[in-house]
Amino acid sequence: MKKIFSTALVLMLMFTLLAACGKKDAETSATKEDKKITVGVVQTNANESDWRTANTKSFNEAFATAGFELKMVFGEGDHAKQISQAQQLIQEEVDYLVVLGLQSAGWEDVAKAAKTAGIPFIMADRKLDLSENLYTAMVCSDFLAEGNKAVDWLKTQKLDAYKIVVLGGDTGSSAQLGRSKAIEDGAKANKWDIVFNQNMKGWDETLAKQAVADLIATGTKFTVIYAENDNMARGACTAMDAAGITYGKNGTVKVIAFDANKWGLQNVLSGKFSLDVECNPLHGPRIVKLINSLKAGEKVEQNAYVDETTFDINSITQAIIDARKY
Ligand code: GYE
Repeated sequence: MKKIFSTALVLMLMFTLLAACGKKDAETSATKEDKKITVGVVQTNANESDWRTANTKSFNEAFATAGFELKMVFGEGDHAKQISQAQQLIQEEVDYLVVLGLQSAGWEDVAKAAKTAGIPFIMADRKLDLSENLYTAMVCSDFLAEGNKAVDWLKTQKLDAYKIVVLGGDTGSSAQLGRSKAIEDGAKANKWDIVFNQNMKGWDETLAKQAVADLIATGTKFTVIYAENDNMARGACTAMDAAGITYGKNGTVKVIAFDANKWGLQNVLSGKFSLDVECNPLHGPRIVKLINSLKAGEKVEQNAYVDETTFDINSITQAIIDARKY
């Protein structure tokens, strides 16, 4: 009798244990399934440009809709700060790390640490100097291609004289490197003169305005403003207004800008800007799609460049501007 009782007790204990484990596994897998995806995003600066504002908004909105937990940090112009922020996010074991680098170089250690931690490293906006085994995927703009589109357009203008002012973006960012390479190579190939070539810290509109005002004060003549974003192009226009220099559709100076914010396109339509090269900041939905594909174990394109176009006085309309999302 005693034997039957102890066997029954052991069996009951075993069933209880099995049920508990099963429940734990079920809870664990349910927890795992329900666990929000946490994405660390290392952004450049909070208020660098209108492009950046639209870019940050795109991440916030798309990640909220997707139900991702977003951990966004801002380097505020400091590359070393971005590096330590990225390392911190790896320590916090985010599920994915997205980097928008102030500088192209110097990301190897972070990428290796992410790889060791099993955290997919995704580049957004600006391609970084990393070998393909060190990043999972990228959603970036081809800045050299953007610049070459501007050079091709400039060639069609058949100006009497090409005296070009280059207002570059943040030195060492892939956006600045690509766009500057395009105009420098284009000027060499077409025997154009670059009369001024300076990068503005933080893509700053005021710095651009001051640089052009100082240049005008030296008496330097120019026929093209090649500004590597809309904000700096607007700064140059403010300086030319103050000096009574005409520009745009009926002026003596062609103004080339990049980003194609809505207000920049409005300046094309009004004849102030001659060309605006699109650089699309709406990376939020693209990164959400990429992460969902990675989560589902699907094969993803490692190097995805964003499709972008150009707008000039002959192609822009108010309807096009009204339909744009940024
Ligand atoms: O052109 C500029 C922003 O990385 C493409 O950074 C981006 C650039 C953009 O501040 O306005």
